[in-house]
Amino acid sequence: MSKLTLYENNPGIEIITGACPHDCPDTCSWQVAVDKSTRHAVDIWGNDAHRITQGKLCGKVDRYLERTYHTDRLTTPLRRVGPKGSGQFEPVTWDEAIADIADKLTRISAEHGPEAVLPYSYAGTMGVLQGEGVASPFFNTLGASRLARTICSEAGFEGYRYTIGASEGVATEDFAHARLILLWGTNTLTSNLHLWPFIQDARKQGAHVIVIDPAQTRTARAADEWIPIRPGTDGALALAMMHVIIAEELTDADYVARYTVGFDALKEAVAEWTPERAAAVTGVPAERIGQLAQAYATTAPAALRINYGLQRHYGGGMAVRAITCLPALIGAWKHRGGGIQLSTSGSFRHFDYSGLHRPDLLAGRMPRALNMNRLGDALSLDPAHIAQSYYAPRPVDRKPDPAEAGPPMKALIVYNCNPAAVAPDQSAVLAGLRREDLFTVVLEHFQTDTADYADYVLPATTQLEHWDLHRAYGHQFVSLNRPAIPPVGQSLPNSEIFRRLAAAMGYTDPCFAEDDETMLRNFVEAQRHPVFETVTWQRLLTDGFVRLNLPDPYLPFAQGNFPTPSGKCEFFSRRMADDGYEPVPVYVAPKVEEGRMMNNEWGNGDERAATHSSIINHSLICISPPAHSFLNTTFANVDRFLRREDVPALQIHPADAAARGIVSGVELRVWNELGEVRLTAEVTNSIIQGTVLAPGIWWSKFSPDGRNINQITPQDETDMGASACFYDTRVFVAVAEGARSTLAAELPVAAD
Ligand SMILES: Nc1nc2c(c(=O)[nH]1)N[C@H]1C(S)=C(S)[C@@H](COP(=O)(O)OP(=O)(O)OC[C@H]3O[C@@H](n4cnc5c(=O)[nH]c(N)nc54)[C@H](O)[C@@H]3O)O[C@H]1N2
Ligand SMILES: Nc1nc2c(c(=O)[nH]1)N[C@H]1C(S)=C(S)[C@@H](COP(=O)(O)OP(=O)(O)OC[C@H]3O[C@@H](n4cnc5c(=O)[nH]c(N)nc54)[C@H](O)[C@@H]3O)O[C@H]1N2
Ligand code: SF4
Ligand SMILES: [Mo]
Repeated sequence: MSKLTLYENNPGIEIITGACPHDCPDTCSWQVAVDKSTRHAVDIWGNDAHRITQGKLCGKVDRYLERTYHTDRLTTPLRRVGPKGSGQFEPVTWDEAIADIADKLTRISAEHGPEAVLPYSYAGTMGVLQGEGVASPFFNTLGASRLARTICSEAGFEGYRYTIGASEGVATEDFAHARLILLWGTNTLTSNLHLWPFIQDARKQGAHVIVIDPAQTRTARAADEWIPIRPGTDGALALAMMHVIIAEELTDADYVARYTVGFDALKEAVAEWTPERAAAVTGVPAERIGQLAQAYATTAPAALRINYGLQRHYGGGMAVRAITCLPALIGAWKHRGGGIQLSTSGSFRHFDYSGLHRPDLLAGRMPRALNMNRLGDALSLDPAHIAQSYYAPRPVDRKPDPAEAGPPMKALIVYNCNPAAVAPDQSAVLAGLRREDLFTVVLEHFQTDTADYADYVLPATTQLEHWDLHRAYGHQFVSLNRPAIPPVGQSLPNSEIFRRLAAAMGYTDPCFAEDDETMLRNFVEAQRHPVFETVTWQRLLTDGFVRLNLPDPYLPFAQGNFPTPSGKCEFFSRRMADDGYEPVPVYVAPKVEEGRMMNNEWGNGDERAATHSSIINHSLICISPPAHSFLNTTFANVDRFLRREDVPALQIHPADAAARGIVSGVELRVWNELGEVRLTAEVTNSIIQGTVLAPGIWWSKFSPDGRNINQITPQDETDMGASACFYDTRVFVAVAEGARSTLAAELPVAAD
């Protein structure tokens, strides 16, 4: 029975519709039952009326009330009293905190220039209001350094957009119509749960589902087939598939002629990519590549679901670019359920944010833009590092000369993000956060790893306590989130915190006087693009969500109409050539193939003596995709989920384990030139040989050695979009000295 029926006739209960705020494609519509007399939320469930949510939340958000009412919630502003990182704070009033922060920012800005202030945020909430809604006008008025939000998806986006113009594609619900589905570099059952029922519907109609992943994930186990692949080599697989499709004349010649440009150039580019050559690169047997290409080209509709896992490598942009050529080559776009989906966020691209973000408040200034993946560099005092932290997403973009890099960072304002745990090159990030001359403010729900380094921690409301509006990256609905309960403790919405800071700084623009509801209503009513015709404030208030004004069913490219410069799918891209890339798809190898650890200054004798080939032979590629029960670092402090994930683990293939004397349960030392982390071995066939997998993202402070996997990830940038290379890393792995196998310790011993 639906939870709605359980509560809707109960006079003591009010039901409020909202939306899940987390960084997840599904953006579920939820409903909350609130006790009218206490204003306490008593239950939460997925909205039955939403086409994608279908009445279900994931296991994490089903327990959102446990997180919201957690005894560890921050309930009062805090000021640091101990050393940075020690987590010692004293409570202060909001007035004191706001006045002191405003005073510090004013002084820093006067002394060092406003670019010495860096806002640092990501998608802890994806809401347009509690995200950049008031933060952006605030930092624009100040003239603070700008942040390029590159940590997740930019490489893939760039590769996708160069090829087909926008992050659009097969509608999620249309996967039910596909007959062949490739889940490529994505773990659907963990990170995109609400796609799965549509895949199951397709299977009931005979669809075949293949997972392409270095790990046999729970999705791979639930699918019809798993094709293991070496990390970072997907581009080679796509090139070889195109080679076979073209060589065997399996293309849709009519679609290619009408709606693509550059077929001849593509044909030439893939000519050398025989399945045999790709097999040597990817580890996928040549015969299997041939069969995959044939099945893909001859089964209609064929749907590709790619996601971000495969683009967290150096060549991630070009890999996505190559894969994105496939559907046009076989005319898959013509069929309902045919094509590719990376993200649906492009459906929302016509949102006009200018009234909300207020770029006009920059008043002609253009502050430096820094790459969030290089936070370690950005917080350095060394001008060479600061210059490296500049956002330069394309080969034609240049980083400045160190002398021109500008002032060192003096203030860091963190919201919706936990960089001490999630950003690459953790040692560099922590070195920056430890600087006594860096003034750090963290807006948070909990005392995270990052909050431990703050000068002020400000308690923020959760989605149950504030207004917001949401796009989605896994469907085409706009959702409104209405507050269901009063703020816990003295917490305030991010919007209100920035509003109070603005007032204390003397900012007088009328936008800083608007309340949340008014801001959202104005934002919705200001939209002029026809795609938002259906999205009225009234409908959002009544239903909680509205589908964009898009055709239903949605087959965006059945007749071309690609939003590229040529209006076609661009096998050859002039824009890429102009930006400094190869204009046709090529293979860009991951850095791990070069053996990243080439620095002779680093390491012990063995490591220093290691030649390139011995590094490749002795180290392992390390990837760290999401743990099932955490959402990035969110929920990773809630007991229930910590118990489910057990310990920070490293999955390792039996052959790699045997070579190192590793058994399951033993404590491992995992290290490279950047840092070291202790993880517990899990010997398993579900990761390919030569690669290890550390499910993430644990809070460092809840890890036995006080560190997490981002100790060993580099600040390197991907080929496109200056994205993060989280999965493009090599590590050495050994049993930690003095470690005893916990598994062995737990085994029953004979009672003699
Ligand atoms: N090694 C490794 N590192 C990774 C990844 C990986 O796969 N491997 N994944 C990367 C990816 S894809 C991403 S997107 C990033 C994610 O990195 P983050 O965006 O930092 O991760 P989250 O845990 O989603 O959110 C961070 C914080 O936002 C807070 N928050 C949520 N809502 C609000 C709010 O309304 N107000 C305030 N003030 N705070 C709020 C939460 O309490 C949480 O602590 O991590 C990246 N890091
Ligand atoms: N439960 C849960 N859900 C989440 C998140 C979470 O932390 N927990 N995080 C959210 C966020 S911020 C994001 S960005 C998405 C991320 O979700 P996805 O986009 O699905 O990406 P990842 O989980 O990073 O990686 C997906 C799969 O790619 C595989 N992979 C890694 N490298 C390669 C490669 O080179 N080639 C191929 N073919 N596969 C590879 C990994 O083993 C993993 O199984 O999920 C969101 N949803
Ligand atoms: S995290 Fe994703 S699947 Fe879970 S409730 Fe939120 S949107 Fe839905
Ligand atoms: Mo992400």
